[in-house]
Amino acid sequence: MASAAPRARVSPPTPALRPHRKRGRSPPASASLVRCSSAGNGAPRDHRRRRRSGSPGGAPGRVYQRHRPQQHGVPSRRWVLAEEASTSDGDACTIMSYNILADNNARNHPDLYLDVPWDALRWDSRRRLIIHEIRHWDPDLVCLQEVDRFWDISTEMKNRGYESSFKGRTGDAKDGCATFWKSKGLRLLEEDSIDFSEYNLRNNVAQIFVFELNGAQKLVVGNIHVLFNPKRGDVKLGQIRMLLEKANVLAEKWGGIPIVLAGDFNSTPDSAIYKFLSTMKLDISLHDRRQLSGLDSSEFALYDLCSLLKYQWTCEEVRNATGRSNVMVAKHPLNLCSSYAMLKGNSNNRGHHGEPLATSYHKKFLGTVDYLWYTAGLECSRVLDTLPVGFLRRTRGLPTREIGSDHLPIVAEFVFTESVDDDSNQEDESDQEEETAQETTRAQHVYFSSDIDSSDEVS
Ligand code: KL2
Repeated sequence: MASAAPRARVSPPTPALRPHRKRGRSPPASASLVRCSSAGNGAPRDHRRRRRSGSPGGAPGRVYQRHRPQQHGVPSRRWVLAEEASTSDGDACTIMSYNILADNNARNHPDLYLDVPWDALRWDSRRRLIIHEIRHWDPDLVCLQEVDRFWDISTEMKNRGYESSFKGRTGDAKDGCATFWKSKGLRLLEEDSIDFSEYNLRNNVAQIFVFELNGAQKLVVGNIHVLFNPKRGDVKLGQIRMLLEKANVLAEKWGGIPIVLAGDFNSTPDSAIYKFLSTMKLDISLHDRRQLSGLDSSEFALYDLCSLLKYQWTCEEVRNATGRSNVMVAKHPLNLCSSYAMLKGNSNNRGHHGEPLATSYHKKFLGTVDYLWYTAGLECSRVLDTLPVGFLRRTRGLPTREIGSDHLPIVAEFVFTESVDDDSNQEDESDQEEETAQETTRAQHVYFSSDIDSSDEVS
């Protein structure tokens, strides 16, 4: 993204149980600007940021002690804060996206978990770790993917004050998306879902909600688990496009409210699909559908070139990707920022665009596929740093006895910015991201073609 991201810093953790939050009430200081990705039509849109009188956890610029004792060598995760605290009157809302690895998938893909001790793969112990993790970070909203034991999770979450909604995948799949929200503070105004099989876009699903926060601000939240099949970039594009269109319609219906889209997009930060999300359009004629998501990759660039030259899109694939069989450019209506890309901060765990180097790790994949995208009307005030790739590699694969899934939960806190009217002359484009040292190790975010079932039916 051609963005001037806010500087970021590492903060102390906030206690797991925080009182209901309302952001600082001090008079607005001059707002600085965070430039979001430019729109496909060439018109960049901006997300307004405001200084906050109090940061979510202490003085700026300090590196705080890790807040919990190391658990058998698992490094603690730390919050990375936006450098410029906001004085926005807006409420804060913390959102987690977490692919919890369906029990069924853990059992059906033993080849992915060869080095995982059998007891670490057991649902009972994973469930405990997953619930513990959610409780610990205490998000207002939790978007889970790969939930096939919804009852187990929802019972525990209900006891902790969350309401919930589940949307199961169709076909043979046993899992689905589940979203949880704190009944104290969040009120569900509208709920919708997408069953992609209705559009011939495979058996995946997505959820969309409209919430009211603290009786005032409204927000659309989406939760998606995009098709895994690395070869079917056309279907992935179609699923994502539909979610974005539907989220936009709902946001407009409720008065142009902001949107957060959480999920496992099964696409890497260096992929064409990521580019589509962040720049609002993609010319698919320049791509081979098998390489759109970054998950399927040949080791040989020459092969890539040959396959592109040879590659012919069928009408059906074009329709999947762009919505029309005679249109080669996929478009979407949302000017999205990715939370982690906006706040790279003081972390070595960052790769392409400042996205985490890895949110998922098992025998055949180490890389990033999970995101929290958001639109104007919100600013991202902090994100939960991921774990170092070096540490992940030493585990030889997730889950472990301490980490409950083969994905890490990602968490971001969003603050509502005020209406554009009252601060239109307070723009300041001075915030340039200070490049921080990045771990040189590249996440090896590729599946090798030979690892993937040759059939296109991979879910
Ligand atoms: O990548 V995932 O894991 O978002 O964490 O989404 C899918 C894959 C999930 C649901 O379909 O199951 C996993 N090789 C590796 N992983 C697979 C495969 C496969 N052939 N099929 C399904 N999954």
